[in-house]
Parts: sequence; C-alpha cells; structure tokens
Amino acid sequence: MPSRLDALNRWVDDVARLTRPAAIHWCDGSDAEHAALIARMEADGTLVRLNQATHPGSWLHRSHPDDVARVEHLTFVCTTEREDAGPNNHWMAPAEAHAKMDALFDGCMQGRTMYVIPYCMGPIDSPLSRCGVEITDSPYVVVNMRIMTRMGAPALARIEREDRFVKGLHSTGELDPARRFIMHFPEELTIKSYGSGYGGNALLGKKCHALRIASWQARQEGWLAEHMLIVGIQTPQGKTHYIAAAFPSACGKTNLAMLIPPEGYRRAGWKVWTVGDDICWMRPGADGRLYAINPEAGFFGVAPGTSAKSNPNALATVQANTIFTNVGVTADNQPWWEGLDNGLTPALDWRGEPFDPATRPAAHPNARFTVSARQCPSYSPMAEDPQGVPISAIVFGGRRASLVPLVFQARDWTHGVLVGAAMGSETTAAAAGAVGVLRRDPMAMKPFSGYHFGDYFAHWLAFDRAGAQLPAIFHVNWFRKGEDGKFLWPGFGENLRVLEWMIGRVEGLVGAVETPIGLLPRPQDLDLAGLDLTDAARAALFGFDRDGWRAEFDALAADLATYAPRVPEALLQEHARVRQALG
Ligand code: GTP
Ligand code: SPV
Ligand code: MN
Repeated sequence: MPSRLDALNRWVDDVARLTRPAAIHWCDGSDAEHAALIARMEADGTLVRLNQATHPGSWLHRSHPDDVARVEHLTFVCTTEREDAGPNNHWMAPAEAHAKMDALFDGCMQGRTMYVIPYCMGPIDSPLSRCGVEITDSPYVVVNMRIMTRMGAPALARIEREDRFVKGLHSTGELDPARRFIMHFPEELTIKSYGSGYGGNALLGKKCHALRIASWQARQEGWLAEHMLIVGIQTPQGKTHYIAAAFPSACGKTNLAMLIPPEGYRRAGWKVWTVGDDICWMRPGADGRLYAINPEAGFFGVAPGTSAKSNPNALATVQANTIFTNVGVTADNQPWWEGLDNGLTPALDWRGEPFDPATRPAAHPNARFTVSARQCPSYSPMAEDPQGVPISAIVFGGRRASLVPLVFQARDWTHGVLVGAAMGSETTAAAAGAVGVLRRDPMAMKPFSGYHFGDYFAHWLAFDRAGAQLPAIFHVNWFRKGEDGKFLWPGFGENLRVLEWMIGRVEGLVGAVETPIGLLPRPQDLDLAGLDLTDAARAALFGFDRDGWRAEFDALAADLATYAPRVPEALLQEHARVRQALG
C-alpha cells in the first residue's frame, strides 16, 4: 500500500541525490536527539557553553560576521507571472531560480549530515495550523527549529494524515554573501535558501513559510498571515481583549507582547497575557470575528535593549534553556548586551574578541535570543487553544521621529486598511543595509508579503463583508522624538495607557476628536497620571500637523501609484477623501 509519506520520501531522496550528504537524520524532536546535537556543536565550536550556574541549559552561537541579519536584496519571490510577485518583491522566473539554486546545492552537503525536520506552525491540533518540512545541513537550525516550532514526531504524524506540507531546502553553504539567496516558490509551496545560517534566512518555518508562503495561501483561502504580535489585555473587570499589532522588525512587538503594567495599573487589577511576539495567522470565525493563532512556539527576540526595566518578562524568559546569537559575554561567561543594565561588564564582544567600545558594541545590534514561549511568565494558556483568540483591535505602528502622533484610530475598516498601507518606519539592524532610513512598510509586511501589494490591499479590504464583526484599527508611534533627539514617550510598560484608551474605544467608553487622519485622543482621554510630559511633548504626541500630513499624503499617493493597476479603487478613493479633508 502506498504510504501517505511517499511524496515526502521521494523529495528527501531527490534532495539527497543532489546534495550528496554523508548521512541523513530524520528529526524526532526528542531530548536525546537534542542533547546529541548540542554535544556535537559544543565539540566543533558552533556553540559556546554559557555559565550554567546563572544560565542553565543556555548556549552562545557566534555567526559568521557577514551573516548577521535578513538579506532583503537577496530574497526573491518566484512566481510564473512576474506581476504576481509585485513591485514590492524581487522576482526571478521559477525555472531560472531553480536552476540557479540547484547548481548551488549540487554536492553541497558532502561529508555533512542532512537533517529532515518535520514541523507544525501552530498548535498541533488546530485547524488553523500548517505543516512543513525543512531539510538543512545546519544543526544550529535544527535546535532553533525545535524551540520555534512544534517539531518532530507529532508534526510528521500530522503530515502523514494531511498529505500536504511546505517544502523548505536549506544549506549554510560557504556563508559567502555572493553565493546567498533566499528563494520562494509560492505556487509550488517551496522554499530554497542557500548561503546563510541566520534567523529569518535559515529558520524556514518563520518568515519564509509563516509569512511569505502563508500569505499567498491565506489570500487563496480567505485568511491573513501577518507580521504581528498577539497580546491579551485583561481589564480590572476581568474581560480580556486580544490585540494584534504590526510593527516592522525591531520596532517593539516582543516588548509590547510581554509588557508589564505600570504599578498603578497592576494594583487596579490589569493583567497582560502574551500569545505571540512576531507572527499572527487569523481568519473569520462563525460569529464573524477574526480569530488568531500564533504559528510559532518560541521567541527569536532582539537582545539589545532588553533589561529588567524595559522587559522583565523577556529577561525572566531567557534565564535558562536559551540560545543566544551574537551577544557578548562577561568574564564568567554570562551573556551580555547593550542596555542589559545588570551591573556586569562584557569581557568578549559578539565576535569573541576582547571588548573594546571603540571597536564595536559587545552585542551585535541584531543579536537575538531563541527561547520557548512556555518559559515566558506572561505566556497565555489561550496560545495553545486550537480555535485561536478573538481579536478586538488591530494596531499598526512604526518608528517615526516626527509628524506621527502617539495614537489615532481609523474611522472604519477601509480607512484602517489605508492607515496600514500608509505605514512608514525607519529601518533597523534586523535587515542588512542602512539603519534609520524612513521607508514605506505597509502593514510591516514590505519584506514578507509573498505577493503583489495591490492584491494584498484588496484582500484586506475584502474582509469587510456582510456579517463581519471586524476589529477596530489603530495606529501608534512610540518613537516620536523631541528637538533634543530624545524619545518623547516613555514607552514599554507605559504603552498600556494607550492600549487602555483603545479598549475604551472598542467598548464605547472614552472620547476622541475627529481629524482628517482619524480619531485622536485628547490628553484627558488617556490616563497620564505620574508621567512628567512637558507641554511640548504633549503637543507633539497628541497634536495634528495639517501641513505635515498633507505632504505625507502626497508622498503616499506616489507610493500607492507604484502598485497600479492592481491597487484597489476603494483604497485610492479613501486616500482621496483624506487628502481632500486635509485641504
Ligand atoms: P522583530 O523580532 O525584529 O520582528 O522585532 P520586534 O518588533 O519584536 O522588536 P522588539 O520588541 O524586540 O524591539 C526592538 C527594539 O525596540 C529594542 O531595542 C527595544 O528596546 C525597542 N523598543 C521596544 N519597545 C519600545 C518602546 O515602547 N519605546 C522605545 N523607545 N523603544 C522600544
Ligand atoms: C525580523 O527581522 O522581523 C525578525 C527576525 O523577527 S528574523 O527571524 O531574522 O526575520
Ligand atoms: Mn519579525
């Protein structure tokens, strides 16, 4: 009798014939397998043992110094029709891309072990979850995938049941940036990644599968795959509102997902529940609301800036069983990064050289921790619910030093989609290239949409149909700066004050003023007690700069035009409405 795994077995055989590994290992996700991989990597220097008294079960990986972030210029979406990938993606014809990649993969695993990793994105028993198999020659990828996904035997059993999975082929190759490509074939549910061992380039379940391939599938099947955190906010009345928020890479998702309420809020009974910190899959439920799952099982979070003050939950989470990538270490081998503020000093920097602040920071700005979500003190039991959580509000936001106020609400869904499409943010160290450059990053999906942004906007608009009970949509900016170049808003835990206003809006309890860009709170609509905001800070955070927004909307018109003719008419009309109101 043919097995349901025939297709998988055939593909594994084909890949082995091409890459010629010395051995093939099917990953079962067991503790014994994990221990053997760790021992092997400690022996060859891939992992450095950290101080086991302070950080039990934790390890340091120092990546190749040219391989420290996603590489958007080397990332391609390979659809049959160039137009389907859209101007938001680099494109290559599928046949050409396969030929190019297969030439790189030819014999690349000689003398190495090829690992076959069956994984499930989302709770193993959820109808919203999807499976994949990653083939890789990197044991570092295996141990990271074990934390980030439901990996091993249960995933293989689901694949056998469903007979459907995303194929991901990865090799670290020579780690030569000139021989590095991350290719997606959404029509074939296939990913090929060569030449990088880093995060989003190599852990194929994450950005490659759960966003680029999944967004393509989601469009066909009527759901959304988004670069969003999911957080539950429990009010003193005991009601929990789930909020999904899209911020670009290194713009605050992990921090908002784990926030600790300010003292007064804690005493009043507010609680925060972490469901996810990076990716959200959501679809309409029978009641018309959007239900969301976190397809991941762990956090691949930014280390620098994480401290007992900014994100105590994250710090508690990474106290054990954590893989740190590209952080510094103290003389007694504790992990260390800028902003940690624990009174210790680094001895070695992320390249393993004696720390010298004149040479480079101790931690790379995109240094990360990989850790199971279950270790997070605020991890929500609802994160394992196969039905997902109902979303009350969607939040868009970016790093905007000027113009954009602390928070505003979209008038309705169509306006909200425009607010998402209009997102802009200053670039960060999460991707190779210049940092601090303002760019348009619609819905924080510029690097991750697997298809044409015009079609993507249309897909978003299509959720507004009879019977839908859609979330309210908001925009935030934690990163507004004053003339001295300092942040005007304290951020982190204090962001709950803004979420409280959103919940008040959802429940119809608090006020707002109409402006052409949306509904803004007056300072008295937010609880600002105990914050010493200057008058100038208040004016900037809660003000509306008509001239600035006119210029912003003119620039937006030009950016939307790049998606013609696929940009939906309704979105252009919404833009025209706002532009006219701006005078
Ligand atoms: P990815 O994992 O790259 O998708 O990023 P992320 O959106 O999860 O970003 P993260 O929460 O890790 O934040 C990245 C950086 O932003 C860190 O240096 C944080 O300290 C900083 N940050 C986060 N929240 C705030 C905030 O409310 N205010 C300010 N000023 N900085 C913040
Ligand atoms: C991001 O860059 O948005 C990340 C890290 O979350 S990576 O997994 O490298 O994509
Ligand atoms: Mn991310």
